[in-house]
Amino acid sequence: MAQTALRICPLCEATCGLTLTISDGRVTAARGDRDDVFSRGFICPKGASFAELDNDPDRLVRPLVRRDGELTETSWEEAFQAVADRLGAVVAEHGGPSVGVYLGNPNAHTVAGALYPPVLVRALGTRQVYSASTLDQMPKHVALGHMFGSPVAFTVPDLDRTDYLVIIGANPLVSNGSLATAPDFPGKLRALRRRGGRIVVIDPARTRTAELADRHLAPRPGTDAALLLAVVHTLFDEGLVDLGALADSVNGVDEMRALAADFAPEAVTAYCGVAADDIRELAREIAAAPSAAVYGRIGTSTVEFGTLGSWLVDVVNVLTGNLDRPGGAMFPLSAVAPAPRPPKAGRGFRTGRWHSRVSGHPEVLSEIPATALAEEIDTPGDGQIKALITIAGNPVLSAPDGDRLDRALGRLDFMLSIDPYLNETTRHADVILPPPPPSQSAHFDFALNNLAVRNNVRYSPPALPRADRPDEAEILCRIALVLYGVGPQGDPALIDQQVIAQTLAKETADPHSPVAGRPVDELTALLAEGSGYERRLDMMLRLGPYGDAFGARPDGLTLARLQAAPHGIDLGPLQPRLAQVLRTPTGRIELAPEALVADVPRLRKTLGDRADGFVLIGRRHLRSNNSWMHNLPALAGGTNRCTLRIHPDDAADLGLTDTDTAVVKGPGGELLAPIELAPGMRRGVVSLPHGWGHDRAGTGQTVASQRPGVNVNQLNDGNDLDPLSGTAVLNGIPVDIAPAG
Ligand SMILES: Nc1nc2c(c(=O)[nH]1)N[C@H]1C(S)=C(S)[C@@H](COP(=O)(O)OP(=O)(O)OC[C@H]3O[C@@H](n4cnc5c(=O)[nH]c(N)nc54)[C@H](O)[C@@H]3O)O[C@H]1N2
Ligand SMILES: Nc1nc2c(c(=O)[nH]1)N[C@H]1C(S)=C(S)[C@@H](COP(=O)(O)OP(=O)(O)OC[C@H]3O[C@@H](n4cnc5c(=O)[nH]c(N)nc54)[C@H](O)[C@@H]3O)O[C@H]1N2
Ligand code: SF4
Ligand SMILES: [Mo]
Repeated sequence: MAQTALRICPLCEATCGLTLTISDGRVTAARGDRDDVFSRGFICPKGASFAELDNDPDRLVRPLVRRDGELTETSWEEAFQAVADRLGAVVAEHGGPSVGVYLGNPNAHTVAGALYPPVLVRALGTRQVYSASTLDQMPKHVALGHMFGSPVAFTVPDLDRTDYLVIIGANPLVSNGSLATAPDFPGKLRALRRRGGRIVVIDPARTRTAELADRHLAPRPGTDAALLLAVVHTLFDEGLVDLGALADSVNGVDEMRALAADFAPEAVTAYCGVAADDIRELAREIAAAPSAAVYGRIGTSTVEFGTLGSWLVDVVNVLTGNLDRPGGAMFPLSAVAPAPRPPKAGRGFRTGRWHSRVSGHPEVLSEIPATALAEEIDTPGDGQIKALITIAGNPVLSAPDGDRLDRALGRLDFMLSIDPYLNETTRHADVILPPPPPSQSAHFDFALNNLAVRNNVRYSPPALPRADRPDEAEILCRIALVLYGVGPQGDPALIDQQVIAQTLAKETADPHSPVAGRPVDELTALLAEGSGYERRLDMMLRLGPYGDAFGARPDGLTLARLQAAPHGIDLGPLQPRLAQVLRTPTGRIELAPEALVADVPRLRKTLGDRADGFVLIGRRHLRSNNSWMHNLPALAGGTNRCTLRIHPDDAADLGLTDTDTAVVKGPGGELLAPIELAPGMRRGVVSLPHGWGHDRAGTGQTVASQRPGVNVNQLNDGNDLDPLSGTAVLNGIPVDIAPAG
């Protein structure tokens, strides 16, 4: 008999509720859960292939340990012992700070990834910390940190209520949204238009999102910051600035006016490749709309001026009075955020508290740029990385110049990967510890609830009993126990007990905490029975803004209440809450923070630059997910292909047709890619998707290796960074294109 189980989809930021069909102890199908309070039945092709992903025969079931050069299946006990011996040896000889940690994207989608990497980093005492953030959203963190005093004070577009949405550098019809957690983003955009709202898309490519919009502006890649400054200029120039309810909460308005003075639409039009009138029109419409939200993503972030662009998105939201109001850009309130405290001045946001050893990159959020990982491994000297732990990452394909990293990984004394696949990165590991498939893991969106366009909370317990293997939380705890010197056989619950004890000690000592002054023992005894992470989740919910405060608010949230609501609990539309969020030293929004203003001259200098050659941008496919879902037959094929999209007239100028292959040369290397004629590309701009290049030896992804594609990031030498955030420039790369052969 088939049964069903509910499970939140972990495959992208939309967090759709799935109904899994289960027969004979395995998942056989997935459909959207119509009763899910947040996603209401929406599902995309990736979610629909959950069963295939879960049952992929190439998923590792047992750990692999390198013996005599070969990765060999072994028992869990032996694998943990190998970690203790070999990682222990590196730590004993070179110290914990010689161990690097790379955290990949799926950490944002797993319970383990949310709760345990900080424990590992602390146990190592290492500053060699890298993540996909510096290939992605780090510019947004830096902008938020300087403007609001907190790098996680995320603003998201109030999709359900806005009258006017500007989408810059994002393609949510394909990506399903990012830094704006919204199941059925496509449906929400259509609803927006149905209720009379308007959508403008700013993207060098005429994407599916652009096709749905009322207006599409196609700038030259990398020029969003200048374009947005021209919008700011116009707002001042035409008297359209209206802070509304924010009037008493904003510093720096005059500085902003002065800063934008040089950026009249007429001054940036040639550089941006957008008509000055279109920029003025855009500014007028944002200002005139009853409510409006500007929303920027990858195309605004992973570029030369990524932090400036991310900042200016919210500058426009502030100047038009749209920040923190319904229909504008708002701050979600997650159920696991700390309960709101009275407004208080913060210490301000800083980067560069230390610098990377080889190139001197400033740390940002305690991280070093992902592009610097290879040089920190292959450059000898004091502080060199001797061992590496990767958790849910594939930087050989996802970061620039993977060939160098590939070589560097081969020179490590020890490498440990926590990953379900043997892939381009993990093939270098000495030990691979595979987490169980998603059906056997619990799910809670620790990170993404802070980005939801409607407040909600949902929890999925494991849908299937776990086979005889540790879950990812236990894997990470046992590594932590090794690092703390307890040894791999220690009780993994110790790690959670320690975190719980520390958190409760801090909370009870805080006079503004909902549990101020209560005995830690009493609170600890009230926590739910269950695994360590469930106890921590219960604690966080109960201390949170909707929580029961350990009984003080009897109707409030606990894990038990959440478990009694398997389709989730709706917590209502986003509410204005700026005062709770602000942590700047002045207690006001800093519209023109010094660190960001200081980068504007660099932008001003480039306004005259107009390269003649082609520039490369990225693109995503609906049935793909970065580098790791090319192994599922249901998703492979069709339009999900690694082709070079080029405007037909550009192709004709080069003598290329759609049956040809092109040689593409970039600063970091060259590759061959099949041509795909795409009238929607801006002239002079070509695109290739990332995450391909599955043709390296020694990997274990059968389907992916049959259609390997090419690694676009090999065109990139990784030398171009957004200096404020250390984020790699992944869009707007100069390339030469010629017919192959
Ligand atoms: N040119 C170009 N490059 C890009 C981008 C771009 O737009 N253009 N985008 C960048 C962005 S936004 C990102 S986020 C990065 C992603 O960069 P990475 O995070 O480094 O790469 P992914 O391809 O997401 O690899 C995820 C890894 O996690 C593993 N995994 C999957 N599920 C689990 C799990 O439950 N637990 C564990 N432990 N492992 C799991 C997979 O097998 C895979 O090895 O790529 C970046 N690279
Ligand atoms: N199907 C699918 N979904 C995914 C992923 C995936 O790989 N596949 N990856 C997930 C991840 S990790 C992330 S971070 C999100 C990303 O989510 P999005 O940011 O929505 O993803 P993209 O599709 O890369 O959209 C970026 C857009 O920016 C445009 N662009 C490039 N350069 C510029 C520029 O200089 N200026 C402007 N204005 N636009 C530019 C590109 O043409 C592209 O349409 O998607 C997530 N969802
Ligand atoms: S949109 Fe994202 S969360 Fe929803 S089903 Fe698709 S992959 Fe899963
Ligand atoms: Mo990402």
